[in-house]
Amino acid sequence: MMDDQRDVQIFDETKLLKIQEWDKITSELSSNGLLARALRLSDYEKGYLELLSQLTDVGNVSRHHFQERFFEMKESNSVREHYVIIVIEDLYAGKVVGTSTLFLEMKFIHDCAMRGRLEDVAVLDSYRGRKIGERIVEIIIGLARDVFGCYKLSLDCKDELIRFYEKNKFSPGSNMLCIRF
Ligand code: 16G
Repeated sequence: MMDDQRDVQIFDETKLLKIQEWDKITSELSSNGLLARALRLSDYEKGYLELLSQLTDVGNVSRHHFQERFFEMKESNSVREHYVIIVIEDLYAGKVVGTSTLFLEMKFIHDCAMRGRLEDVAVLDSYRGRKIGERIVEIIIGLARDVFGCYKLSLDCKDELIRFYEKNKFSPGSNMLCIRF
């Protein structure tokens, strides 16, 4: 990988600064040596996929495959953001310890509104209990509300996580059903 490609961000992370509570969120994180930022290509080496594997089966994603998917997402973001992936980095350990994706879906309804989906929330096991999940959810809510003007933000999760999301501003809405292929 060329050096100048390593720091490529999946979306323009200066948009994070528009989140209303950004200063509060970042000062809490930085007092713990943590930094919130956009996913970068080099996060493959910083444990991004191991982090996701705490959530579900990731499979065998080679660096090449990761890079291909990364640029597909980035390319689609260049027209309008769809894949707003954030990570929390432990600056001392040099690894990513938390992540989530805000997926943005264009609608015709509600005056051609944007709908946000909170996806792929993961916090490294050894970093649990430090309110990192709460900060991640706060950031995604801020992005959906303050930056991308979504009319709603929704998520699906396992039953045991419903309480966590209820404590973090979500309330029960419509049901989620799925077919597994
Ligand atoms: C959870 C995640 C979802 C993720 C899925 C993966 C949140 C809020 N929800 O539902 O984003 O894609 O798990 O599980 O993070 P799966 O492999 O069973 O689809």
